[in-house]
Amino acid sequence: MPELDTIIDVDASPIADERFVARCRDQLDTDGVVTIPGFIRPAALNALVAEAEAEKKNAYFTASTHNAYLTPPRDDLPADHVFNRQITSSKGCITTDQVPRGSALHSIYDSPVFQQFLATVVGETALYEYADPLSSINVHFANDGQELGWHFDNSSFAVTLLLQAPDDGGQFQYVRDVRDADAGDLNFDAVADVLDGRTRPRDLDVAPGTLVLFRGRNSMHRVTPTIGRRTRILVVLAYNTAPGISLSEAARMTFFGRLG
Ligand SMILES: O=C(O)CCC(=O)C(=O)O
Ligand SMILES: [Fe+2]
Repeated sequence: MPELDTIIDVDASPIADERFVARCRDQLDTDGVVTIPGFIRPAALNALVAEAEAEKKNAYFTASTHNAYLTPPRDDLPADHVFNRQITSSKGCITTDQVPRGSALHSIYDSPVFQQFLATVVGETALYEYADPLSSINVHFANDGQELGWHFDNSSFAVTLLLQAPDDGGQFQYVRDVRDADAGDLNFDAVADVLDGRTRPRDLDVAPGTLVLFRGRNSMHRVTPTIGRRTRILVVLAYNTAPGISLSEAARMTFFGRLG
């Protein structure tokens, strides 16, 4: 596997430097999101795009509907209640086991230095890969017209790496602190305000090669439809805060169309 410092621009983003790490942690605490532009060196980025393009034919493409909370509907609430409102998402996905063995994505994901950086920034002592062979590294493809609808994440933080931006569209938008998941506060009114366009979301400025750390559990977010022929390609690096955890079978069937 390629050396980490040929992939990550450690001069611009010194992920082992205490002051850099502290700055990222402070920014995540204050803003709920950290973007690190130019994280991936240009040559490594080009190689990752070519690799993803080659693997795209094996992606599992689905269109599905879900509520903003990514939960099954509740039949004690009316079908048109905001909790039950169905939102469309459509994209393609390749899984960890489909990422070529020599890929820089494995080098990044598996790197103890990178994992320690993330753990410190998100306030954990250590991070662990998924126990199932599919869920740790996912590459998402959004073709013309495909989008990720409004939702909250189940996980407390997400790590993404944009490989290729579309010609137009494919904008990541978010609204901070719409609910308080730990307090059990679903905040239906605020969610309806976002879904109905009464709350204006913020646009996150993300160029290819940017690493994004995002707290999506209480912040509602979406990716607008891709416009044009160039596919939006985005890597999700997913970790657990304890070892031995698999993604649920229901989620694996929805996202990947198989269990292993
Ligand atoms: O595609 C993105 O930039 C965000 C992905 C996301 O929100 C998710 O996978 O839950
Ligand atoms: Fe998300």
